[in-house]
Amino acid sequence: HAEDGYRLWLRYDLITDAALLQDYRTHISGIYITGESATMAAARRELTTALTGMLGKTIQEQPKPQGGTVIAGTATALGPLLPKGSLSATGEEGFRILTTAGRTIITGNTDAGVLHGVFHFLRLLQTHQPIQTLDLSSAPGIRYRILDHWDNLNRTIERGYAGFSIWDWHKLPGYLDRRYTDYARANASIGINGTVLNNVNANALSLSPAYLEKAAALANVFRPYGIKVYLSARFSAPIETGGLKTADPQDPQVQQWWKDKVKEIYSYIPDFGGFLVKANSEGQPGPQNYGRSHADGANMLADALAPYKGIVMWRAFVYSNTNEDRFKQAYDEFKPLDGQFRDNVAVQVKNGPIDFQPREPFHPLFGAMPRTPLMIEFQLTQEYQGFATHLVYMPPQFREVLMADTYAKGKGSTVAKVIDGSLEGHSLSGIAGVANIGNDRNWTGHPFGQANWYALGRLAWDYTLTPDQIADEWLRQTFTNDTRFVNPVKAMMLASHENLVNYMTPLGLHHIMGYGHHYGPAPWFDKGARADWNPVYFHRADSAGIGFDRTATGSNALAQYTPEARRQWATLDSCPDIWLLWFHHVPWNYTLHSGNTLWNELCKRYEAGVQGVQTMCNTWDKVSQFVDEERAEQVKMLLQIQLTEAGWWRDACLAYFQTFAKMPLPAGIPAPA
Ligand code: GCW
Repeated sequence: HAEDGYRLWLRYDLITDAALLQDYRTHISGIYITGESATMAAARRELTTALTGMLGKTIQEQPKPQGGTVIAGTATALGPLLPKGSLSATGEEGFRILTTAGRTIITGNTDAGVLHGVFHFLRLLQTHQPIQTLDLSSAPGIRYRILDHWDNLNRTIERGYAGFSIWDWHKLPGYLDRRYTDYARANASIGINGTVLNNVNANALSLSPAYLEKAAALANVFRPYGIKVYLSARFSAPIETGGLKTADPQDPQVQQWWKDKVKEIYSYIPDFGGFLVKANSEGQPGPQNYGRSHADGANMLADALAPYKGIVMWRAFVYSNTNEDRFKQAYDEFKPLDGQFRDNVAVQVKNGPIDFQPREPFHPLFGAMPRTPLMIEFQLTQEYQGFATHLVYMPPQFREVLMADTYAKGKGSTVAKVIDGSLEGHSLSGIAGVANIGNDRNWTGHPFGQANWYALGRLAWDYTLTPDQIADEWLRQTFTNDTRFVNPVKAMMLASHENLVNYMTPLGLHHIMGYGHHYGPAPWFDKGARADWNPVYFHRADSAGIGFDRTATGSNALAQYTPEARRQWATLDSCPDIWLLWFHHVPWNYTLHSGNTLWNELCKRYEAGVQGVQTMCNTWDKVSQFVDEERAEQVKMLLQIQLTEAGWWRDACLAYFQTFAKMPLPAGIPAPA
């Protein structure tokens, strides 16, 4: 069905604004592509289909450029067709688009750069921008822009809510689903240049020849689109599939096994990107099993990959079962290792110290490991944010973290500058997003989940883009350019994350979701196998108050931040209300900055969250007439569920917390249903 959301933001429908259509038609007569590579063939296909679709006339290749020709090719291939001018600022993957002599030239230093330029040019048309006199250059601010799939070999997806894995391992390598190409197109259009195919809780079989052959088939589909394949490596693979007795990184046989394995991988996938590794975390094997450090483990793999220019993304998401505040453990384990990692290792750090909560302070490792490139890992799949059922537009959350100041080298040492490498001069830089993609017809389950995938790519390319700009361009491409739709829906998207924080975890509450599944509220739960999996561990409500004291009188996790960064949260007075319960155990009747007591403010936030979803429902009801019936209906139904569940969160949490606060609900807050 044409309107089922399968086409994502690459719809290329006929432009319905008559004047604009006329204008585009006069400025675009045909295309002229130089270069015969598979990448240029992809550029040719994309331009032809897209322009034919949007302009409603057949767009063909012209034997030579004329007025209105859209010319695409590398600077080298174009030769004298390209006016003198520097391409130095566009690097290996960037592009330049310029109008000259009535023609549009899309160029770059590489074929991949040209393809990115082609997608950018098409985005201009899709969002109804003027194209008469273009002159723009763009290059990615981050080098590794990656989707991490938590996909298992049996096609289930850990924390996936949009169906099963799109990788059909059973039919690979012989059968290449068209979806693989569309996946590559979508990613190339937003600048994603890498994909980790399998779950970080990895199965060693994914490194076996049979699966390498399958991964190679996918890599062949993705390569023309400038996208590399990576694999999650199970640290104990030498034992499980190699027949060795140990996986000790200091053991010469183990080192040799990985060298041979890597050589074998490159024989299948000559441009293999490297490994993502989760080690000594949540039961996964790792170097610590042998008394070695994360650096020893990462370096062994890095040495095997180095001759081929592959990298290791070694995850910092670790916490063992101790009495120590879980917040502190990644920092405690990794900071002492700064300076010990090989050049081709990046430590991949989740945005916050706990685990993809609706709101988290930035991870204290950012800024704390100057000699190690740090990648940031965001989670697009909404494990703790209402799965693919709730509408949450994440860029405001991403931006909050990226723009946070670590003060590592004085004011302005933002997380963004840590991860783009500029703060410490690292050339390795990366952003990863845990994918929210599955085999649902619309890829992400919720039609608005596509926006988070889209945004991850756009922000990894250019993190100065605002959530507003990204929502604007996504809506125009995905739904319609009609501002009667775009403006109100954009406002709804921009408010959606704060709404969710309000009805789930206001004022700095965190990890009070149901045990295991992490969907609905369960702040009362205290029966988990480990203390630090229990909601009660995180909110610590008692008759005196609520919240986790992470100041010097408590776990002192705050000491992991620089004094300047710490200051904003350090005292009840300095700490903004939205962060309060992350760092302080606060009396129920304490007066907040808002002027309300803690209890009353908590009640009001929960209610504001519910009201916020009600507003979203109202907005959608008013404007969904501007989009196709099918998606209008899907979003309407999902918003209704979200509204019911926001009420469930409010009622459950307030009813439970009231047993400690022993204070009445303030006026205007409905008694729990
Ligand atoms: O968020 C938690 C999830 C686990 C996940 C883990 C991780 C892949 O609950 O399912 O495992 O994080 O990031 O490693």
